[in-house]
Amino acid sequence: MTDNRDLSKLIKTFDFAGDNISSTVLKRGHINETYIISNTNNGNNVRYILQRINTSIFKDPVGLMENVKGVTEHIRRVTEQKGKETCRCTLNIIPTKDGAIYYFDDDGGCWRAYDYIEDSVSYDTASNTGLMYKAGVALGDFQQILAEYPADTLSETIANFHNTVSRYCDFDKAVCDDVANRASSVKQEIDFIRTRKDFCGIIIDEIQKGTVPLRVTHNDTKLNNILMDSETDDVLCFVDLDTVMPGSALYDFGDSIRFAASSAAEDEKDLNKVWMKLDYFEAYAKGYLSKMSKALTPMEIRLLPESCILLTLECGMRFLADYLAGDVYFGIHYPEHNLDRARTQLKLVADMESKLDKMHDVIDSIIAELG
Ligand code: GN1
Ligand code: MG
Repeated sequence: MTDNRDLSKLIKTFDFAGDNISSTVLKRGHINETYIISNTNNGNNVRYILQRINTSIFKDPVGLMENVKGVTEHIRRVTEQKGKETCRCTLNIIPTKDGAIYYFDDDGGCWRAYDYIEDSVSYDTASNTGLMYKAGVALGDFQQILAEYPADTLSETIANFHNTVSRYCDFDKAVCDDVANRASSVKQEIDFIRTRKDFCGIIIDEIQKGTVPLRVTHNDTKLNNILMDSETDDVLCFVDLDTVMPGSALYDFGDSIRFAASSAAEDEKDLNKVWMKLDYFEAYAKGYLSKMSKALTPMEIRLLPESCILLTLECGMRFLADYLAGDVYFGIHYPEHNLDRARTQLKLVADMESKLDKMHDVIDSIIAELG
């Protein structure tokens, strides 16, 4: 992320309407570099998102952008068929003046642009159960729309993205390598993760057995990747489509709860403020299952509560592994940022474990109610 990059050449490269007035850094997301481009066009203000794709993480940005193009066109088409408003239903790619959906700069950086979706908000924490219900419905809708998408045409943008067994191996290697010489200071956190090693296979084992199917999923469903109407909080669309690829519905559900049902922000320093809100879990699950209860397999339904623990543990071990590796993956805003993030995730894991029976009761009663 940088405040002093010269964007003028890029702004001329993309097919933006009007004349540029300003560009500002958008400090959201831990991976890509994002700017808001403000133009004036015949007296109207128009805004765009300009993004530098992090190609040390996304090694095939061309495949990634082809995924985004295919998926956004599909979402727009289905929304239109349903007779709904399409202008804010998904991301809209702005091509370059040559008609390409990405642009490589002289340094090999890969850039893309979208329309800025106006009158929208995204939240780092949810403020009420109504919002959670809406977000759950939105995930159900999203997965249903993508159920008709040809999965075999999608590139796998990051291999083994939610393969928690392989994530555990990466974590273990980061502990052993101890590149930044930090392992001895986070022994408690390392031990916490190590005692949960066997749990890491809980979804991938079922995928291998065939009881949990692969579907086209979002894979990064944290609440701030959902745009809502700034007046009504109605869901407009999912953004950050870089990891849309075959995965488990449980990854999306678990990751949503990890983030949105937490009582605190992902990097809260005071762990006494961090727990999983059971009523938020319930509201989200109600919304999600209102759309998906008939489509999911019995094993998917059975593993919904465990998926929340697993995805939270996975995220915690990724943050901790990055802290141990010297902060090379996630963008950080201060030296211990990844450690603070890891600690909130592990605190959530412990809290969810203590609420696991209650989470199962919640799911059972929703399913019974839906019939
Ligand atoms: C990253 O791109 P962003 O900030 O929405 C990460 C997710 C993590 C998330 C944790 C490609 O998401 O997997 O869950 O941070 N994305 C990638 O906040 O690694
Ligand atoms: Mg992302």
